[in-house]
Amino acid sequence: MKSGFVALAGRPNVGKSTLVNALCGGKVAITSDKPQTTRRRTAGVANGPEWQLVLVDLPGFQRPLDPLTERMQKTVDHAFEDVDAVLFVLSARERIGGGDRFIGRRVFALGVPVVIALNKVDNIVPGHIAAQMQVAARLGDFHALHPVSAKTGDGIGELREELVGLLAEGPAYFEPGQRTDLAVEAQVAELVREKALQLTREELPHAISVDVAELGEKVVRAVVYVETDSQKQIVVGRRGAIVKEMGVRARPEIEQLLGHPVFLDLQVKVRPKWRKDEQLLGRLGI
Ligand SMILES: Nc1nc2c(ncn2[C@@H]2O[C@H](COP(=O)(O)OP(=O)(O)OP(=O)(O)O)[C@@H](O)[C@H]2O)c(=O)[nH]1
Ligand SMILES: [Mg+2]
Repeated sequence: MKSGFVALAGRPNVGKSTLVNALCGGKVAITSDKPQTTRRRTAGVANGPEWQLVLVDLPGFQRPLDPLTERMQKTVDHAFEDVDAVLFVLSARERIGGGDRFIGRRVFALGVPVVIALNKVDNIVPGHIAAQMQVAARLGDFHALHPVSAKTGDGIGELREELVGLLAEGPAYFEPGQRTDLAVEAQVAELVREKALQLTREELPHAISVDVAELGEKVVRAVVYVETDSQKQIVVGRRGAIVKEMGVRARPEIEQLLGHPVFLDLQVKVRPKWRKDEQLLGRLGI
């Protein structure tokens, strides 16, 4: 048996969580087109006949602005202390620049193999992909560089094989059926937050957090926290239209996760400055 932990490094929004899902062959992490979607460390598991690859999804590297982002960055810093390899994710659609080089300096100093994934190569002309690969190759002494699309699945099989090739002899850390290390409550909260991210814009996504208050046989109760009354009005929507749509989108996925139908009760509550509330952040696993 071979096994090991591979942590994902990269700027916000480059597609780390989408890539974890693609490599695991199922949804373990929520994704969105807003930066800073991932707030907590989440392990996704990929199993093969004689191997287990644990992918550690993480928030993107960022400059901390408040206790929330400070805790997120601390999570990132600690996560690299004990991994067998790093998957350094870049976006082929953006200029590879200072932010990526900053992250590169950190990950190439760890002393473990670094595999670079140049993501989002779908719908990009081959010449541009080649040029981006050349820039990516100058970031550091990488073990391998793979152009991939987490969205279409292009190159994902090859990338998985590359990572599996880096595994050393070791035990299975997770049961065969277990896809993630997140508790079910946390997975439910994340699914609701994903829908909230889809339905909000600008600064609002960062002001939202979700806490599951009850996870019963028939009823799931979740609280969507925002920081101000005006944010609450937007998230609730006209006659509750937005929060209702959140429920419509989240419920099927929650039912699939739990394996049975549920009534989903979503409440929107104001909790001023929750991003600075260390106790709540701890409860949210951040
Ligand atoms: N076109 C294209 N879009 C992608 C690809 N991979 C991810 N995306 C999109 O990029 C956006 C960000 O994806 P995420 O997986 O949430 O990115 P992330 O790096 O985990 O972001 P944070 O958690 O915020 O750091 C989403 O809108 C994805 O659908 C890809 O291969 N091609
Ligand atoms: Mg993410």
